[in-house]
This record gives sequence, C-alpha cells and structure tokens, in this order.
Amino acid sequence: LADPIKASIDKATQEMIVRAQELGIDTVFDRAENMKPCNIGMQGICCKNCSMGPCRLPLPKGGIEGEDTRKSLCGATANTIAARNFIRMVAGGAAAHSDHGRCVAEVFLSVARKESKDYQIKDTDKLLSIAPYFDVAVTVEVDGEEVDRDIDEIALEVAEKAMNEWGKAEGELYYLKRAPEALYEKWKKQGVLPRNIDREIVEIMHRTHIGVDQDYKNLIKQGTRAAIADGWGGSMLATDLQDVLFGTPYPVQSEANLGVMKEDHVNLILHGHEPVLSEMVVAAAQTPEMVEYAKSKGAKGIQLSGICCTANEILQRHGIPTAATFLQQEMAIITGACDAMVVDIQCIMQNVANVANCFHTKLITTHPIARMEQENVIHIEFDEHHAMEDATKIVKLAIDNFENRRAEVMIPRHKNTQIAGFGVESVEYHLGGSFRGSYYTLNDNIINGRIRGIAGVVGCNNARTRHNEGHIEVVKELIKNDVIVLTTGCNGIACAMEGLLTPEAASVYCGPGLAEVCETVGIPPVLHLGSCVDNSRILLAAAEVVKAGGLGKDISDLPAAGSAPEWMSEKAISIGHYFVVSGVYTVFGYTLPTSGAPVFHDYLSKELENLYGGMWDLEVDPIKHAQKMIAHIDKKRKALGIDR
Ligand code: NFS
Repeated sequence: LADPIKASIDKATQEMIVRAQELGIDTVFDRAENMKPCNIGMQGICCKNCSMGPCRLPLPKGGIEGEDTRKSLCGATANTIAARNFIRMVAGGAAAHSDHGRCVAEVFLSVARKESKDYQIKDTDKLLSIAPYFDVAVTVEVDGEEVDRDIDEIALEVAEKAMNEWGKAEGELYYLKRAPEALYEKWKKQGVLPRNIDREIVEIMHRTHIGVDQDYKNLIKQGTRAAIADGWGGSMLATDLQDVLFGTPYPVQSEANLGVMKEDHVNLILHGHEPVLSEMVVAAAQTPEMVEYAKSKGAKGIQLSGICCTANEILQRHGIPTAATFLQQEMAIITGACDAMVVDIQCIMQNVANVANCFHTKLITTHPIARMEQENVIHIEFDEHHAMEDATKIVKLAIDNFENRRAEVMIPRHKNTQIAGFGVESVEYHLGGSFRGSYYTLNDNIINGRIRGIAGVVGCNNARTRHNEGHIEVVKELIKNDVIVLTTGCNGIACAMEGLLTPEAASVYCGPGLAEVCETVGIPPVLHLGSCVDNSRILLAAAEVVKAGGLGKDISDLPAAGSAPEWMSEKAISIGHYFVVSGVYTVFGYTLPTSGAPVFHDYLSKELENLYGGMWDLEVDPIKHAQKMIAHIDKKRKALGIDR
C-alpha cells in the first residue's frame, strides 16, 4: 500500500489515501507501489510498430562506448526508435487537443447556422478580434461608407473557415501568422509550416510505420509540424472558439481542493475536458427549478465542482470551485459525497468506475468516443442539438441520487482560495499601459528588472512522483526569484490548492521585485490561464510581449522558460514540443522517453536551439529544475543587455 505522506504533499490527498485504505479500495497511489514501469519503455527504445517486435534496445550498463551498434530486426537504431515513439506521442497529444477543438468548432458551426438553440455566441468582441486572421471582413462598404458587417454572417464565415483548418487541401494554417514574424520565418525556412491539422497527425502515423522514415532528424521535423498544428492550430482554435461561445475569461475568485465538496449539498462533479458539455451542465444546475428540486430531496442546494481541465474551464468562466487534480479523481468519489460524476474525454481513469461501484455515485459518460465497459456506468450521449435536455437529465440524476448515500461521508476539510481566469486580454488589462493598451507595463517591469522573467509552468500529475511536490517547489522557487508564473492544467490546480493563486501569496513567497509589482497591480504571482488547450494563451501572451517591444524580435529572445514538473500524458509531450519550437527553453520533470537514445536526446536538447531558439531539458530535482530555468532567463537578459 502507498505511504500517504510519501505519495502526496497535500493534506486532503493524504487523508483520502488513508480513508481508501481503511475501506479496502485501491487507488492509483497503491497501484503505483505494486507495478513498476518498464525500464526499457521509459527510455523510449522499445519498438512495437510491427509484429517482428517488440524490439528492445536497452542501453548497455555503463553507457555506450564507441559506436552504437544497437539495432532492431529491421535495423532501426535506438535514435530512430526513440524519435518514432516520441513523435507518436506528439501525434497522440495533438490529436487529443485538436479533436477537442474540432468538437468546439462543430458546435460553433451549428450555432452559426442557427441549428442549436441551446448555445449562443456570448463574446462577439472575441469573434470580431479573430475574424481578420481567417481573412473574414468585419465591415462592408455601403454607399461608399464602411459599416459593420452583420455578426451572423461573420460568425458563419469564421465557423466554416475554422472547420476547414482540420482538413483543407492546400495552403497553411491561418493562425501561424499570429506568431512573431521572426518565428514564422524560422518555421518556413525549416519547412515545418503545418498544412492542415489532421494531415500532420496522419503523416506521423505513416512515417512511423515500419520501413518508412528512418532519420531521427526528419522524424522530429514532422513531430515539429504536428506540434505547431496543435499549439498554433487545434488548441488555439479550441481556446478561441470556446471564448466566442462561452465568453472570454476574466479574473474570478473561487476555491480549490476536495474540501469544496459539501456534505449537505448534492455534489455533482464535472470531469474531463470539453466545456461544450460542462457549460450546459452548469447552466442546468443553476436554474431555480433544479435548485428547488434538490431542496425537495433534502439537500441544501447543488454543489458543482470540477476535476482536470473541465475544472479549469468552468472555473475561469463561472468561478465554479475545483475539486481535484488528475491524481485525486478517485478520491472525490471516496468522500462518499459524490452523488454524480459526469465525464467526457481525456484523463479519466478507468478505475473511477470501480471506485464508484463501492459507493452510491452515479458515473455518467457522455461522449461517443469515450465509453466505459463497467456495468454501473450510465451513458447519456451529449448532443449539441438537445444539449440542455441532456444536461438537465444529468443534473436530475445527481439530485435523485442524493438520498442514496450509503457510506459514511468523509470530506477532507482542506481547501484554499484562488483567483483564476487570466488570459491574454486580462493580462493586458492588468499589466498593460492604460493609454498604450499593450503589454507595456509588463515589459517595462521586465526591463527594469522587478520581474526577472516569465515562466509557463503547466501539465499533469504523475503517480510516479510525489503528488504536487514538483509543481509547488518549482513554482515557489521561480516566484521567490522574481519570475512571474503563467500556469494551466493540473499545475494550475496544484497551485490553487497551495494558495499560490491569491494576491496575498505575493508578500509571502515572492522576491521583492515581483512582490512589488503584484501588490501594486493586485494580482497573484501565479496567473492561472486555464486548461491545457489554453496553453495557446501562453503562446499568444508571449507574442504580445514581443510585440510590445524592448525585449527582442522573437519569443526565443524573451527572458522566459517553460516547465512541466510532473507530466505524464502524450498531450504534455505535444505541448512541450510546441513550446520548444516556438522558441522556449522547456524543462520536464520525472523523465523523458529519450534517455535510451543519447544522440536523439542531444538533438532535442541542443541542436533544436539552432533551428528554433528553444530546446528540451530534463531535471528531476525541482529546485535545480527552477534554477535551470532562471539561468536561462538570465542568459536571455544578458543577451538583451538588461542584466540585473
Ligand atoms: Ni493536461 Fe487536462 Fe491534467 Fe495533464 Fe490531464 S487534465 S489537458 S493532461 S492530467 S494537465
């Protein structure tokens, strides 16, 4: 069994590990004790792309001396195998983000066509701001005068063009031009401008099939093209179209950790990724009829909360509290107070169904591509054409289940306050010049040294490392050294649970320069920018910083670095790679599946810098991890002539 103290730094999680063990229910933490990962797979050098394999090419003890003669049956080298595996991870991650984006685009198209009455365009300003990138005019000439164009017409044209990004026959992705010109030119020179989103992913599957692409440099080049298609394509489209449909987030106050659940309320937990579902469930649960209905069943009300990136989506737009990170999902049920958990796609552990089986919890899958085989799971397929109806059904199920609680309820009392909902627009509002209307103040504070640099710290939890320890130590070390942190995903949740997403955290944890800026402006030192597709907000914020001037011409010139201290998903690899090829020095914690192929690893961590300005690194120790990022930031400051 897992040792709760060694498994997590978080009190609520520790208590729930103990609780689960008392009840004889295994969690991911226990399973991590009982099953160790495959050492060869971890090094990235197991090829199972054909049935002559799996071919395993372990590094000889003591490393490689002289020529590396390892090869598979077909002759593939360790570098080829590691590169193939690596870009297949990029493909998996880019596919996940982008298919999510496609679903949003489909809903947007049906809204623009006036086919789904339950969704509307909430943010027309955002729509108008993105239309020009698709070459969609926002004004028309009438009798020699420029007048505003009909918003429905604009929406339809944007929707059709956006939809087309997944499969258009020629050209390149529209959003690539949002990158700084210098970066766009680098991509063009390297021949990695994505043509359309799906094609780049498909091409990875083709090129990694046995006997196709055998040059690790050429393989990673396609990985680069697909990663760009994710960050500056599928993910960015997901973020933008979600903002158009559901509203661009602005700072909101809320809470985080399992303690947000309430014993005397119906607890309905939203877990997964696409706000298309969760937005409707939130709307349905907030209707007076549903609240009354809950009261009629003896509850004081309905407590919604979120897990994983759905949590981030409903947090940033509605202030709905966050219940759990990826690793705490089983625990939300083990509280005995989860009346229903509704899931869609991604990061949903199959074991939640087994845990739900030990309690009264109704587990509801909603997505046609993500179903569960266990008998206790209910499937309510969510369809944009009758979204509110489906959502109401889900909320009712949760309420009806309130009186069926069987186990003793044990909700850990731990939670913390958080301010979330930052984005490109609100950062501009808080840190822009009021009359220049750009990132002027932020840049000014970077140039004068109060802010040493910018870090994007993102990504998952991983049961192979102590839950939240890497996240929190890396972030604290950065802000202590005056580096402002932009966070998303489960790092955002971890920071929220630790109280780092409050303006008050500035005086406690920050160096004097960053503390002064945060106190003056009234922002937390760690700005939560949303879900993992919202890493596109970090890219755009970086592009804005470049645009505001004084800090070089490209993202790679900025005193900035990226990090994923506890990553585990393929999505994280895609994100890491699009950060790198957008010019960001990016450090991952735990492990990288490249260690068995030193030449390929070196290519990622050294050679890529010459092509794109960014590079990969691995550092397990969180303090060293942060220090490496700071060293890179200082190197960039020096190059800009703004040494502190
Ligand atoms: Ni990101 Fe969201 Fe969390 Fe990791 Fe999973 S929730 S998309 S993959 S685990 S950060």
